[in-house]
Amino acid sequence: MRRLASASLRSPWREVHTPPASAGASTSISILGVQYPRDACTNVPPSILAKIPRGLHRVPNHPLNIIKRRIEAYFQRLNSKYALSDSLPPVVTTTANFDDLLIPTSHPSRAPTDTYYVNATHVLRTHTSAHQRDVLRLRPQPVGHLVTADVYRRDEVDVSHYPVFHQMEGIRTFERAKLEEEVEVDRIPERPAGVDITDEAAEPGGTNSVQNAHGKEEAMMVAQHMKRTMEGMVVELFGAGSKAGENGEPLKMRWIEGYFPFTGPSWELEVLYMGKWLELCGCGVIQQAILDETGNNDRVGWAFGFGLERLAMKMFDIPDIRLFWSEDPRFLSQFKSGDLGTLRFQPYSKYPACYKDVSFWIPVEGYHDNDMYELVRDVAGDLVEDVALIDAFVHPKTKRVSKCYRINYRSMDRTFTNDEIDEIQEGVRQAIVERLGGDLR
Ligand code: FA5
Ligand code: MG
Repeated sequence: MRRLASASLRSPWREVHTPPASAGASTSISILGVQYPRDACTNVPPSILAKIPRGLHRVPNHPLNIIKRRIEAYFQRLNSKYALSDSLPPVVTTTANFDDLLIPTSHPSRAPTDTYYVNATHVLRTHTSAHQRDVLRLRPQPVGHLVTADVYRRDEVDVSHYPVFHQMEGIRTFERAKLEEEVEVDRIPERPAGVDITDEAAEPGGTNSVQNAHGKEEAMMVAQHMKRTMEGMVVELFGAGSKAGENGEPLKMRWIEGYFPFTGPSWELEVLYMGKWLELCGCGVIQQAILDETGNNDRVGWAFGFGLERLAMKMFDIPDIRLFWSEDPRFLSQFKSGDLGTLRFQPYSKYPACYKDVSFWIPVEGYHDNDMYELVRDVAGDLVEDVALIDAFVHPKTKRVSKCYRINYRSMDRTFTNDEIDEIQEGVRQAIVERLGGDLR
């Protein structure tokens, strides 16, 4: 297994420094020592800029680092020729993040309500798939790649969603003419007894068809290899015994149909966690156009994108995604090696929750719920456990829209006073008026 030579991709992380708390009037935005001109599209708030240098997946003994190394070791055992990378800078072009992946110009993921724009031409990568073309262009082309990175999205606020999270992209390609032999090369473990896996979307067709460029048998062979590889990885992380599932039940996974412009057919893999299906990844057979345009027209392959926090939450019983950002030694010290097979996070606090509702008339144009979620994370930080839209109505005469959100405050490492929360809530209310143009009720 070899590391990507840093020169073959963009410059590695060099300088790490915290951006200024307020970059309001500045004409440029500084990210990891590189200056990018600001323009009308710039929408990265200071709270996000401050997280960029953390690189949690590279911090020794951090649960995300443990998972990353565990998965890399698993793939190394399957096939020693996977290339690894975990230090690609987070600013990518809109071309790399969207166009190169055949994402249509009208796709919602491009909207500034969903994506952090550094400026009109650059974004904070919203997924590790933004590096697919970079790695597929490498020569000689390795059999596969694992690319781990921090990714950024304006998204909901709750225990399993955070605006910065980590993904691992896996890619495996095969020589088309020798596919039958090549899918047998990797030493994929047998599916252990007792693991409960359902695959209702196994048969491609309808909205999840085989690409025109592929024969059905060929596509199925690639998909089978991908699913067996990924199931093996999940079993490797969570174990197969009765303790791996819930309440003494075996581990439960299911494949459901997925949709991604850059794969076809596509699937998502879910695992049962705390009584609910938790989405772990998206994956599929790589669009042949992407392989052709990167000089791999004699190859076929698959790709996946796993959310590392989701894997770590299930593996270590971590109940809240904010904990990954904690600098409290009571969190980090729990992951100092030991027997990872049985290591479970021991919650050190169950501090009380405190709900606060806020209602306002939203501006007539250009408002998105994600604007509110981001504002709350920005003003109140990690004291917020989740934000829920609990009511919305249209005024019968004025047609103005009113929305009511419930903010659930709960600290992970201390108790807070009512006054403290009142003050933060006041800050949120003020920001609704000043930043969102909302009209408080
Ligand atoms: C993608 O990002 C695709 N790039 C995955 C892919 C790669 C498909 C290669 C095909 C081929 P999606 O948006 O579903 O897909 O995100 C992938 C995973 O990231 C999710 O399954 C979930 O585990 C994790 N994830 C998504 N949003 C968040 C969030 N806000 N917080 C934490 N984890 C998240
Ligand atoms: Mg998804």
